[in-house]
Amino acid sequence: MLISLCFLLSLPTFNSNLIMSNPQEYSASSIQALEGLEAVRRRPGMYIGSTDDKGLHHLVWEVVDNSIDEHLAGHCSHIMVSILPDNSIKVVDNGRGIPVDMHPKLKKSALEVVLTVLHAGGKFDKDSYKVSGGLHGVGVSCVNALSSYLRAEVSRDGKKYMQEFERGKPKADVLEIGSSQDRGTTIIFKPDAEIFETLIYKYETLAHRLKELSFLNSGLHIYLKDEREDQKKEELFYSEGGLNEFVIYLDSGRTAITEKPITIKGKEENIEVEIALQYNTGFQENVFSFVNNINTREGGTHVNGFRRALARVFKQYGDDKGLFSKLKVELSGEDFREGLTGVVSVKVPEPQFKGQTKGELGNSEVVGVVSRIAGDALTAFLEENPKEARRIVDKVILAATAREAARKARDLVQRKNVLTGGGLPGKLSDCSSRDPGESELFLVEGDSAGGTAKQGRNRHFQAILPLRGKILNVEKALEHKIYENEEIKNMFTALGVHIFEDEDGERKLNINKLRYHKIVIMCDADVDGSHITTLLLTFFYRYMKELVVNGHVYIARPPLYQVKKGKEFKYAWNEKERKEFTIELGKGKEDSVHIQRYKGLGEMNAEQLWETTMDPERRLLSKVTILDAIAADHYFSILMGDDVPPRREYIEANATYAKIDI
Ligand code: 0RA
Repeated sequence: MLISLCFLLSLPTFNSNLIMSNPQEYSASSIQALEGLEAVRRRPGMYIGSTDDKGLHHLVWEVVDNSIDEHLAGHCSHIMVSILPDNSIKVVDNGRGIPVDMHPKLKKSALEVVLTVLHAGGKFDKDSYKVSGGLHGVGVSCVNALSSYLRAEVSRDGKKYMQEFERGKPKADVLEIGSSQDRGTTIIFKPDAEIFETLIYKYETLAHRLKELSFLNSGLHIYLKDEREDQKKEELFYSEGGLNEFVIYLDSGRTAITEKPITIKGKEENIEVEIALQYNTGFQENVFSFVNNINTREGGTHVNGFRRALARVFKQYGDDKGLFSKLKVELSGEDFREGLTGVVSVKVPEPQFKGQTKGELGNSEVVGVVSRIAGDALTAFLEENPKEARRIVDKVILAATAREAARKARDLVQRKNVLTGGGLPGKLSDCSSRDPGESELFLVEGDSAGGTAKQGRNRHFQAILPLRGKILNVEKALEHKIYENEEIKNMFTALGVHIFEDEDGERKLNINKLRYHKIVIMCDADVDGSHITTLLLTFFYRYMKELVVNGHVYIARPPLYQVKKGKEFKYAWNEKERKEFTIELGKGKEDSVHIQRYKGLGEMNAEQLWETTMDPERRLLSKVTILDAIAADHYFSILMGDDVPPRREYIEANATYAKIDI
């Protein structure tokens, strides 16, 4: 505990006399603490990113990260996260328990310091790998500052203690409330309605991350319990096999070409490396990476080290065995990663994060460490498993050949376009505006709905591209086939974008040429419609990820019902609205109301389609955001299976419903 108090004392002193009108009641450290927490309340976004749904869930990660740190330090085996009936959160762990001893000078307990001083996590020795203090790392004091109520219970040294807070301020000193043979910390907090735009926790969001944490921390039991009325549920996330099981989970729905994942483990220069990888019969690379349990979405030096080892070792092996002699193209790094699913997890004592969203590891010393450890392990694997080695090398050769074919197909499509003056597809009904910022492209299922949309649209800023039937399943198709597909070619040309290879041979999209900043998928509200939506999302996710990441992709939400009485009518988007409007229009006589159920876009005329689904003033659009690449990847593989319901559920759970007003 000493360390944290030293840290506290070395905090910069504030020179303002903000906040306290009655300062004599407070010690200098209290003022400092409260000013710190007041700053968090004034600008929550600076500390937890945002005050929306994401920020709300961030509070849970802050607390759980501390419990995980206890696990990493070897002191905690069980963590239980509960959503309480009023959307408060309770996190219980059996770690050491936050220390409660009094500091003689500061006259407050360590518990109060941890909960009221920014960054005073209490564990500042850099030999231990911490989750808290990493990418999240603003500490439990932020959670306290942003909660209308927080209660901490600590069991330690045979006793049980408790302290309560309101908006970060202690209600009283820490209190001994009994004896206890257990050890551990319980934090209960209620997010502050003055701060957050939403207070409703999503079970699935919590479940995804906790599951991920269980894979990353094998042997740790993580429970999730929903105690809210009508949605009571409980799950245990526990993984014995760790990353191995993670890779198998990510690849469920795909066919592996090796018997079991290749696992790599090692430690050098105080950097721990753990990797699991497996090749499947597909063509996509799905490598997820973590630093101290935190997902590094933008990769970084650990991923680079892994990629380097992969290319070096397989190239060497193929050359030694003369397997590449017939290959007419030069191998590129990408060729070694087709159909590769992997998880790279490193533990680094002092991680440096960079990149736009701080999701990229910057520590340069990590490249060599990972490359050496992975290289040695892969070399050994190839020596010991010649059959599987051969299968992987064959796949690399196929990848290089396919890449060349894809490049030719792409060039052909693009060159043809140049020759014909970059003509737009014949099926496109373009808008008259040339300002991408205001322009919208509707991708419409079927020619007939396309025709209705064309009549109903505002032709100044809305363009229509009808798509015939089912588009190609890009998960299963070879890349060059994709560029030859008519519907897909039309999308590229209509959108004005193409794929090119940058200096590293990585594929990129020239998004600066995008002709419409809103791309709206408009399909029937039935099973086929949701299948087509899914295929399109898969296509965007795989080949135009930049469009999704930059928030250009939307799903149109046509209404499900028209409720009508005489000349009066209303549209209903769900059952609740249908019932409400039936009562409202029927004025007690519900059977006097006519209800039309829309099964497809085709059942609406042009005017109705405009009013309900296309008019920016009245429509409902869902923005497609890939909040969690891991979940998305996993579901995109499930989605390609034959059972339709999970697909629909997925799309609906992952698209943020928002009424967009322009
Ligand atoms: C400060 C110091 C120590 C542990 C913790 C804080 C701690 C914080 C949280 C938050 C949730 N669960 C937690 N568990 C522990 C080190 C304790 C020691 O050295 O005994």
